[in-house]
Amino acid sequence: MALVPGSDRDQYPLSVTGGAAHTDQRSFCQRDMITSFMIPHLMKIFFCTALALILASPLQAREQPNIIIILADDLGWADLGFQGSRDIRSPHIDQLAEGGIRFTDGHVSASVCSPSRAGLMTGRYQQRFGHEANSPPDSEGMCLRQVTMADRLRTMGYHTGLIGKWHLGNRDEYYPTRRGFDYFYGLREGSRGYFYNPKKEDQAGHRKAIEENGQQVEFDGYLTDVLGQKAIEFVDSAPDKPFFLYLSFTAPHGPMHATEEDKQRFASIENRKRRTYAAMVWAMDRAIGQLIDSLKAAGKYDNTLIWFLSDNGGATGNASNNLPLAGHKGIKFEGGTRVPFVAHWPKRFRDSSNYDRMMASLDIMPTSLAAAGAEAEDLRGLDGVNLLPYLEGTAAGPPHRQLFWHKLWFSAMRDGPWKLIYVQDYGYALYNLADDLSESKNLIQSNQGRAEKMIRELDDWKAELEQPRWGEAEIWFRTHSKNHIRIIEGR
Ligand SMILES: [Ca+2]
Repeated sequence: MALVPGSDRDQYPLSVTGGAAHTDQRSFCQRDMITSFMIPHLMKIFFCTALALILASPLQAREQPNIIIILADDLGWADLGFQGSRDIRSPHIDQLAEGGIRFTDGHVSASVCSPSRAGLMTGRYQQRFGHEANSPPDSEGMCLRQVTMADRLRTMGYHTGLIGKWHLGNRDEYYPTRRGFDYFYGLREGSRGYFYNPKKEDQAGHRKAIEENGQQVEFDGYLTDVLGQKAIEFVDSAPDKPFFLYLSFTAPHGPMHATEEDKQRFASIENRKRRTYAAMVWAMDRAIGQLIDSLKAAGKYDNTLIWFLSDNGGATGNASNNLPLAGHKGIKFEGGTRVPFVAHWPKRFRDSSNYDRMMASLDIMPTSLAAAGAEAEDLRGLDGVNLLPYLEGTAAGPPHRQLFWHKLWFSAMRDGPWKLIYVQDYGYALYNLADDLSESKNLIQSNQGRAEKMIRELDDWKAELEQPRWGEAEIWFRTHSKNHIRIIEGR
């Protein structure tokens, strides 16, 4: 496979007024070079240095935070210590939750991997640009007209890196270093084995091979450990400017691979798949702990905004646990979209707390851009909301009155506590999550007026979307129809 792409950092002429001092500085120096024949050399150096200091001052006063998104893959709602797990331990993620803000009604914009990541990376409902179905075919990827969070932060002076799973297009034009990332170490695809295997994913040119900035590479050891170490190297070697790190673990998505040593820690778990799953979560938590230690050692911990979440709910195949939520990865019940979700930023979020209002992964981009210095007008066109005023108590009410989900044959909508679910060729169900978090009592017969209003609003929202740019196999319709109907009918 022709492995590509270098970083084309000037590809995106993005309009971001806040925090653009680095860009302004570079632009000035380019103009200065053009006129250099007019200015004596020493004067030029003096003038350049003075202007650089003037431009740097507001940036330092603003103190742009480092930003890290740590994304787990197919992690169950109940499978971390702070989420109440009785058999899985996660001391380092718990530390982030206990020292930060835990979102108890936090959602991703899709219950499967690829569209969820498209929403996360753009701050927009991914169906608006046709990224509705899972796993783009080899000819497709995330719409190239979309501006990513990495694009925006790079324009604001950030050093940007993706370590781990991409899953937004296999072809070179969709490669992370063409979507705003200065550095990429990981895999283009959606999942792979956790050990180097030259007979399988690590064959030459395999789309699941591990690559580093366009070059296929070998790796030693367990992939989750390797991704954690690469994250530490990225932080330690970052140039002297703020960084944005998207640390996208493949864990605990299948295949179910863990080290024997980690599995031994959970010998008390009788179910073998669950034992392996616990070991995979443990390894991810350990890697996160080591990253936290390295941030502390570098004096960067206090002014780093760390997000932690899963890209969707626990899957049926990895022995995860979403209880008390109904459903799982791939469907519209809360177990598909409500995920463990934390924001941690000691310098700004001084009081740890639970935040119980409804929010979404779409909010990560505008909130992070605002944290980096973007103004409200820079956030126009996003479906996500800047949460900072809500988290800091200067804005009242919920950031979202409504949220919407849709993929091919199934849809859902939240309106405050009310939740509407649509299953093609079957119909609708309605729940009130304030009284029934487990979505066990379908209230549609007794709330027909409310249901009709929500159906109209859901249809209005769907009318704004593009046609899906690719589909999914029919088996997913049959499988998930049964899964939805089984829960709706209490079977
Ligand atoms: Ca996933």
